[in-house]
Amino acid sequence: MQKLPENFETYDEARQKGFLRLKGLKDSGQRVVGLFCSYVPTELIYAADAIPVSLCANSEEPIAAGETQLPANLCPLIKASYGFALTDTCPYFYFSDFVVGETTCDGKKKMFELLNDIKETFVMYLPNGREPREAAINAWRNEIIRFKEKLEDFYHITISEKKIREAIRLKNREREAFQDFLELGMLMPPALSGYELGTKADASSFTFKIEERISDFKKRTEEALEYWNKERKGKSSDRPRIMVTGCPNRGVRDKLLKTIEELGGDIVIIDTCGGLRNQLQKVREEGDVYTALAEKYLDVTCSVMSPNQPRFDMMGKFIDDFHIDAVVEIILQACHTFNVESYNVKRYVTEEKGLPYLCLESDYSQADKGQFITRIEAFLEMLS
Ligand code: BJ8
Repeated sequence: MQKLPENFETYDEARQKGFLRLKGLKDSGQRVVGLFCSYVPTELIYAADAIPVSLCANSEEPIAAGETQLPANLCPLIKASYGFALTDTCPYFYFSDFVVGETTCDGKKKMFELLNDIKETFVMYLPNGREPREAAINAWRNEIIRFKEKLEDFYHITISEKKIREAIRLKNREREAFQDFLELGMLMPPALSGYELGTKADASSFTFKIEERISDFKKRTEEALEYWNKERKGKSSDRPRIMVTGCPNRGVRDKLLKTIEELGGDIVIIDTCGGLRNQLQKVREEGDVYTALAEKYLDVTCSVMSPNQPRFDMMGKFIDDFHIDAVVEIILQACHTFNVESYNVKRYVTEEKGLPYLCLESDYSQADKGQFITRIEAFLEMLS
């Protein structure tokens, strides 16, 4: 496994530091909007001079509290997020002026009904699919405008198209810097570990100013390239290059992703919500801003979309561009959409791309770590 940099921050450390920074910002009057999913057009939040904070939880701790009102056989991400809200133990939820959710998976959208009793939760009605294209774009564009109006009503402001366009340009610049960082995984042999790639990508949400995030990504990309040119370029490696796909994996990163790398695999791309999946497509900078946002955000390749061909097209591109040797799919327990889709992912990876595929279904507990070590060891052995 590639060495972590000396100043490496774990996700939990970055989250902790973010608390204090956010408190400081709140004390100075900063507007804050809590959100869960990649479908939210955050450009509108920035155009309202607010900052978006992610409320998707990755900790086992609040799950017991979540289960007092939610079924036990529900996705751990939903139970943990709701458990935090219920026990008022997540500063990001506490500091959110209101929450925005969308009708993604059934568990999330039904949880939002309960969440609304704790803090105002505005729900955007996301189409279930992208076809027929024009109808889907129009429906999503209307919801995007409704969200803009919600922000205007809530904060008693007017959001101009000029501000939205500025936010679109700024977010596109961030996407470019983010993309350059994540594409470090294309280097052979890799410049840094998948553990670092994933941690840094997820933890970047705790740096609240976009300009700071851009310079942070650029700095780490430059450092990693310099290191690679000096120490790694031209060296061969017999470690298999792995693509991880599936559900958001923050809550199982140490248990599964770290284990894969410790046992001899190199994770070079993480195809999840926090990864390259959402950075490739930029928002069109010309024309109607709402249509441009609708086009970008309807194309998020989450399994809640049916059918979901763009996810397969993107996986194919990643497999080719990153010279992938095998694919590991991570499913959070009781996530029906990713779980059902995994059948087709397996078929695609094994039959169309001719690569080995491993599916790991887990939750946030440590109880199953032993059995995963055995399965990952056997999988990596088969690749050698
Ligand atoms: S846009 S991936 S963040 S829904 S894992 S809660 S799908 S039952 S996290 Fe997700 Fe938004 Fe999609 Fe991304 Fe439901 Fe599945 Fe749980 Fe999920």
